[in-house]
Amino acid sequence: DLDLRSQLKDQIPEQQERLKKIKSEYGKVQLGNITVDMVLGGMRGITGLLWEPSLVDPEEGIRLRGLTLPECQKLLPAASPGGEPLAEGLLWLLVTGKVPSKEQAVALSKELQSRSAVPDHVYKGIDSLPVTAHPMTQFVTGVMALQVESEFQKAYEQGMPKSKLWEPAYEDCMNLIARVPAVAAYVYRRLYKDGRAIPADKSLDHAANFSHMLGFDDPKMLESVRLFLLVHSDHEGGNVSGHASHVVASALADPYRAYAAAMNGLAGPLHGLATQEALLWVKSIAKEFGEDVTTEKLKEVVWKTLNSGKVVPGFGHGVLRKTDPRFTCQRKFALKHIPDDPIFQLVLKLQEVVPPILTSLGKVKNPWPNVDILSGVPLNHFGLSEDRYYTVLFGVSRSLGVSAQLIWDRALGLPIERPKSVTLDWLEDYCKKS
Ligand code: FAM
Repeated sequence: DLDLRSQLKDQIPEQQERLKKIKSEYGKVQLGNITVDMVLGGMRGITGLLWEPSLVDPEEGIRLRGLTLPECQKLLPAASPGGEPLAEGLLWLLVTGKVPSKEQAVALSKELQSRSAVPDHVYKGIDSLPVTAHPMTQFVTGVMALQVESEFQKAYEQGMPKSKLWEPAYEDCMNLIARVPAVAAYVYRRLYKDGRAIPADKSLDHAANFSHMLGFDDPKMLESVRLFLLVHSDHEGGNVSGHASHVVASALADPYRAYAAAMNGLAGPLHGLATQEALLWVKSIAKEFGEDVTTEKLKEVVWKTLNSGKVVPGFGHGVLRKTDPRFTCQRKFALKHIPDDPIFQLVLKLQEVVPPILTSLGKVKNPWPNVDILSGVPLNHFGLSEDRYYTVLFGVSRSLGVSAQLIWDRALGLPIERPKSVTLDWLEDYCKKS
């Protein structure tokens, strides 16, 4: 069967049964204790939410519906033999947990194309902003302008029962995924190419068409964008963008509002903006010290960054305690396609220099590279050199993961999220008594 929606429809009853069974049989099972450190430390270490599309093991890293990134690259259908997976095949996997056939991925590509028309008021909304507004501000403005067409909001207002809300959620999520590349490309062309927009090419897959609308048609750039969409698509539910979309949607706000919340979280320097910060930082080092900068010099630069009170972008992680497999997967790609790129060479040196320095601080729990230190390097090599745009690329990729879970939130009827907060007074009193 080539229709994602009907595959999903078939899965929902059994997953609803599964959730009911887990609740009735294991509802009272303890998943660890909550300490004051967790309340004051960004809930680090609290197991507190359900998220199906991916799971991050601190040692091993991400698995997308149980598959490691190399397994995704091996098993998911690709545009060309041995090439990077199609974003449509990845989306099918994230939503259903099943590896799709090439035919199913192509059918989903057609479905997304049929949903991809962007109403003109969206571009007018973006045009109302100064061109100097940050690309993420322009992108999220476009997303909120898309919200005008929410099927979910309409269905809710018309009194649709909660048990059926997954259907308009699916409509909004698929329309959103289909439209964000054109909105993102519009922002890029407005900012950097005098607003000369490039129309979609319906012969291309989702990622390739996105690259085309940005203005890049080199086959290796298409592959770089496909890889970028894969490695940034999802990283379980507790990171700021996944968590923001999940909690906002839990109030039955529609998928556009949830995704806009996610994007505003993604724009934070400690989260998705690190993809911009890392590329800026590495290119500034290359510019100031030349591409064959010595290790000694690099150490000085890292210390200078730290001593100025800034974090080293592209290193560290809230959950991972090993090198991010999203970094390793991109490193393999760069070795294959752009081995002599000077920025790539510089990142390889930083991979040696930074971890020992972060470890020497004594407070960094994970000194290893994460997804962001390398993710912009291939795209930059093929001409997308505007660092401040990178988080928008990250946001287009993350639309896949947050949408997959959002549909399941409604299909499983997950409730509004409402963890308890406390005051410092309360903490002092409580701890004195215990
Ligand atoms: N450079 C400098 N200091 C760092 C650091 C880094 N790369 N990573 C952690 N630390 C510090 C951290 O700031 C904290 O110091 P303070 O107690 O003085 O505030 C200390 O080490 C303990 O932090 P942690 O427990 O090791 O990490 P957290 O869970 O608090 O934070 C990150 C995780 C990702 C926010 C942190 O590693 C960081 O700021 N990294 C640099 C920014 C970055 O690359 N973010 C992108 C992460 C990526 F996965 C993504 O979301 N796209």
